[in-house]
Amino acid sequence: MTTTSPVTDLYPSRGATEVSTPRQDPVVWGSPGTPGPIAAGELSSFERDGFLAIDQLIGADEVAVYHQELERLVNDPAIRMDERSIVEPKSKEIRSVFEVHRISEVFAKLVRDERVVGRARQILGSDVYVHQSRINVKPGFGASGFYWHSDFETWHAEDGLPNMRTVSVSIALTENYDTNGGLMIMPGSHRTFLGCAGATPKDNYKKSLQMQDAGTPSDEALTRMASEYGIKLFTGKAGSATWFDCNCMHGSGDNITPFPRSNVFIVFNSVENTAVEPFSAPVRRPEFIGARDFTPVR
Ligand SMILES: O=C(O)CCC(=O)C(=O)O
Ligand SMILES: [Fe+2]
Repeated sequence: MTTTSPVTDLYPSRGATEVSTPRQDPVVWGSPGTPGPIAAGELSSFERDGFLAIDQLIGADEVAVYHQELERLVNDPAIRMDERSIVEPKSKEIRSVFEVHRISEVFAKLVRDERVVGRARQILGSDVYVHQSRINVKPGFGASGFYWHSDFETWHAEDGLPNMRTVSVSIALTENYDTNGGLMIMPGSHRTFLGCAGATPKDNYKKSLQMQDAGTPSDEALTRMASEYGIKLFTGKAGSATWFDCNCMHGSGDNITPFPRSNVFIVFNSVENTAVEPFSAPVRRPEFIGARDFTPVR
C-alpha cells in the first residue's frame, strides 16, 4: 500500500534527480524576548549557523549517572534482543538503542530537565514532544560512522514531518575528542534543503540504521556544500552538548581509537508540526524511530 500525505510537500525528495530547495521555514520559531536558558546572542548564532555548542549542559556527577545507565542498557541481554537496539554489522556490538526515554526512567528524566526541554521550547516557540531518542554508543576499535545526511530529509520523506520545526541535542556521555568519531556539521547548510535522488525502498530503515543509502547526498552536492560552508567538528568533555537544527548537513567518522564516543540524542518536534503520512516513502517507519504519540513533554 502506498501512503502519501495530503499536506503540501514543501521539500520534495527521493525523486528522479537531486534537487535543492531554499528553506521555507524559520530556524528560530520563538520570539526573541521569550525567557529561557538560551541567551539572545546564542539564539541568533543558532539561527545563523544551525547549531549551538554548550560546554557543560550537565555536571560531572550527572554524567556518571547517565553513563552508568547507558552501560546498563548496552549490557542488558533483553535490550540487545529488543528491536530498538541496532548492532554494528561487523563487530555485533550495540551501535544504537532507540526510544531510551521510554525504556529508561533515567533518560526520561533527562528529557524533562528544563536545561534540555527548555532550550527546545525556546528554539521551536511552542510545546514540544520527542520525535526520537537514541543513544549512539560508538565503542572503540572500529565502530562505524554516520554518513553525511540531513535528519529532516529522512523525517520528512519517511516520517511525515511537514515543516522544519524540529531540533536535536547530542549530549556527550564520554569525552568527544577530535579523533573518536565526533559529530561534524556544515555551518549554514540548514538554510537549503537537499532533496535526494532515488525512491525509498520498503523497509529502508532497517538498512539505513546500520548504513545510510536512500536519502544520501551525491558526492557533487557534498563537495559543493563543504566548499561553501566548511565543516566544523564538535569536541567536548562528557556533559557538553550540541544543539543542531533538523536540516543541518552532518555526519561522523568511524571510531578506531580505543576511546568510546557515547552520546545521547534527543529530537524534539513542535506540537504544531506533528507527523502526517510520509512524503516520499511507501510506509511509515516504526514508532520507536518516528513517534506518533504527540504528548508534550512536561
Ligand atoms: O552519532 C553521530 O555521530 C551522528 C548521529 C546522527 O547523525 C543521527 O543519529 O542521526
Ligand atoms: Fe543525524
